[in-house]
Amino acid sequence: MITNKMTNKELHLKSVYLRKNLLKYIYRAKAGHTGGSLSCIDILNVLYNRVLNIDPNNFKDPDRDRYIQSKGHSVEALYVTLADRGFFPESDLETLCRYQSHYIGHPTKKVNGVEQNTGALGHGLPICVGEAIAAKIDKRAHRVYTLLGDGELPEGSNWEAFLAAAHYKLDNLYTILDYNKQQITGSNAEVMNTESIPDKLKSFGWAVREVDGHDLGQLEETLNNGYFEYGKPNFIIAHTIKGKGVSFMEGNLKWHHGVPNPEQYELAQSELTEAETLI
Ligand SMILES: Cc1ncc(C[n+]2csc(CCOP(=O)(O)OP(=O)(O)O)c2C)c(N)n1
Repeated sequence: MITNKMTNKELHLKSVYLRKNLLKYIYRAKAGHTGGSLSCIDILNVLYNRVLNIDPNNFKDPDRDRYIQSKGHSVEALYVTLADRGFFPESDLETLCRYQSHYIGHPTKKVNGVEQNTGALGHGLPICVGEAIAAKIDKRAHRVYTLLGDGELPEGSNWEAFLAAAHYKLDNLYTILDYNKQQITGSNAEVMNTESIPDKLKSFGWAVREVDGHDLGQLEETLNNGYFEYGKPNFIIAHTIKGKGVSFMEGNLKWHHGVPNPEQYELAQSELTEAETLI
């Protein structure tokens, strides 16, 4: 847990600010995974401003908490959050997706604050299992967090990792599922049915909680209160909405990696400005 001087109101305003920012850089870069970034930004806001014990000026501290974003395609959400926390100057994002920039369309360790290269779905969690085992062996108290997409969930490597995490009793491992129920070409139900996720994870030996993935208070309480059950890895199903915060993007598959045109961009920004006034 980190102590952050931000008030709850400021934390809520931060979510809107981060949404505006990620849209700004996707618009400028003319590329990005818009819907999935908007669906997970509240989770990242809470992680980086209320949960993770990390220092932008000492990122290699061996006792830092680890966060590996397995759904690497939502890198714009990660970049604007890292920039806001001071891992690099926000102006670096002007180069997003430009030739020879480190700020490419998936996370890379060349960027300060990024633990692991991700983007090929199904790799973040297995790496986190290794990180969590290493922490146990070294008797270190830090925690290991990862964020999975629900379209990523069917990757076979995840299910090997679920087995291994329970086998090694990794109660220092927190897997958050960005459960927006949509993938690229359709809903989970259409593309690959993964129900019932709680039953499956519990049967694999995990402790499972469900939260509203846009409720900052619920996220903070769930992620900050220690392991759910002694000796069991922690699985958090965060119910979210793809494209959350922009009316015409919410739940619309077209925005999986859609880039707004100038009119859509202005409309999106004005909706978010309106949302700010209601906080
Ligand atoms: C191994 C692999 N296969 C395919 C892809 C292409 N791909 C990128 S995002 C995506 C869909 C992911 O869906 P989901 O996890 O639900 O993403 P979200 O809705 O949270 O953005 C796919 C298939 C990939 N990145 N890696």
